[in-house]
Amino acid sequence: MSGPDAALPHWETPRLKDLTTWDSAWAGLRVVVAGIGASGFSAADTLIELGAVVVVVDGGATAANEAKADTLRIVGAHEVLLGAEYAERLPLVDGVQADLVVTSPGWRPTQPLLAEAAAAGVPVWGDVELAWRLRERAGRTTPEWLTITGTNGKTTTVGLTESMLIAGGKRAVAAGNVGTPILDVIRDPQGFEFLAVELSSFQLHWSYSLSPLASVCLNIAEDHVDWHGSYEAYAAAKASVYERTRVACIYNVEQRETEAMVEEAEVVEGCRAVGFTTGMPSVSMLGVVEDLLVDRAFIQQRKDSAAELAAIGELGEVVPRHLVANALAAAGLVRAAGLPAAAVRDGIRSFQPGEHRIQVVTNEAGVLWINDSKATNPHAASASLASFQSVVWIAGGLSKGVSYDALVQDHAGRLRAVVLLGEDPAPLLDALRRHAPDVPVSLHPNLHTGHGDDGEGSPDPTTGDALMQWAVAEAAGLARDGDTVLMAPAAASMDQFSSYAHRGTAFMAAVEARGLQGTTAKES
Ligand code: UMA
Repeated sequence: MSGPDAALPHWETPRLKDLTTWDSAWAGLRVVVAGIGASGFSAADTLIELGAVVVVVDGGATAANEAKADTLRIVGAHEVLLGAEYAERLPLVDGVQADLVVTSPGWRPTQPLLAEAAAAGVPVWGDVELAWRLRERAGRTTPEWLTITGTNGKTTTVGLTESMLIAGGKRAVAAGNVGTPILDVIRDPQGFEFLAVELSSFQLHWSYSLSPLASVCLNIAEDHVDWHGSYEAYAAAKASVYERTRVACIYNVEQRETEAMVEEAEVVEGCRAVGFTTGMPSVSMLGVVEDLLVDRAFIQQRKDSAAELAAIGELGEVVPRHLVANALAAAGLVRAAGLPAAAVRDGIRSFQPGEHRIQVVTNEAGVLWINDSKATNPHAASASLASFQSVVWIAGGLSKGVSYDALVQDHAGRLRAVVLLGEDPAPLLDALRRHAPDVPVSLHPNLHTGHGDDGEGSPDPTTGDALMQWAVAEAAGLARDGDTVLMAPAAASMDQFSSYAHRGTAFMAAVEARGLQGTTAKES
């Protein structure tokens, strides 16, 4: 059993500190894996492959978890414990205290099993920390990591980075919070030269020794405060993305807080701070000159010239400002890794943006229809609104207690009208009344009348597809030539839809159905 050692940080013990490659002495290590979701399953499977003695715990005894548990038992898990009671205590591993807990990112530090581990001096790592320590393996290429965090835009930036790396001829993949557990790509038999790693604040909280080639915090706004306990703790987790970076810390020139994070970070000697801006770049920045993305950081002549990377128009039909920022951040990462300008351009050309993020649905009769169902908080909706001049805004939903005052104040001038979603429209409606009293607001007529499902099979008009059909019809009636109808709710969807994807799909279907019926926005 390895106990705490005063000379070592809380995530190390004498038994753990030499475990820094795949070929280290993992065999026999006693590990509790917390969670059997995407990352926990991958962590347990990896540790079993390494010969560790693994006990897996998950608070949910669902059928899906039972099936995963069976698989892990077959491959050699020592024990798999499913059920709320097991998540209350740190289990023994083969009769003795664990050497290590590997937690899934969703588990909070205050969760009883993790709190007990911390109190007992048992280190708690996330799956990303484990992956970092397994990246080197005899006979395989050691992948370089490019790490990406931020409140909004992570997934787009990670996708662009992956696309640029592949366009530059590298074997590369996106992993982490984006969806593919990082340990799955670490174990890929072919191996990768580069990983574009999306890191959530949770994953950063449980990581201690990552030393990426380049890193970026795209932006920061209040989020996940419930998990971290305070905004400061959330921001500190985000800032840690820059720690130990080797070649370049990429920061957002338009958000000073990210530059301050770089100034505070302990980086490897020689690491540079490189900014990205959607304006004219100074030396050591990437930015925009006329309609071009340019690099004034990674070229010899940066004092008096800039290298052209790509034209803004290559990013798509509608190019919101934050997409330009995301592309420049991705370009900064891959340029730090030594890729040529052409890889940035080709990567942008071949990039397929994800659904529901400023997605053009149609542009007809002078009205542009945009699905931004992924804008589930005011910060994301603000970036979206800022991209258009005159907007009929479909917004509202589950507000999660946030304030809409700043959002409405900042964008009142571009609102033609607002169509409100949400079971409780009050939070957004009140902000609109305060800061945009002249903007017409449409509310569903049945919202407060208790008209729900009539129990005889008619769909509830105030939820799901029926609600969205109403909202789209309202918006069509309000939009004029040159307007954009923007569905960027600034709120979660779960009060009236099953997910943001359902909300986005319902919107697109409703818009397309109007087109099929030959009804144009101007006619209605
Ligand atoms: N569980 C407990 N007790 C707890 C909390 C969770 O038993 O107190 C169990 C659940 O029953 C479940 C498992 O733990 O079986 C879930 O673990 P998890 O919530 O950490 O989720 P994973 O399935 O491992 O997925 C995680 C990320 N999820 C979260 O951080 C919440 C995924 O990001 C990520 O893609 C995946 O690892 C692979 O790296 C998703 C996400 O929503 C997309 N991220 C948040 C965001 O982007 O805002 C941070």
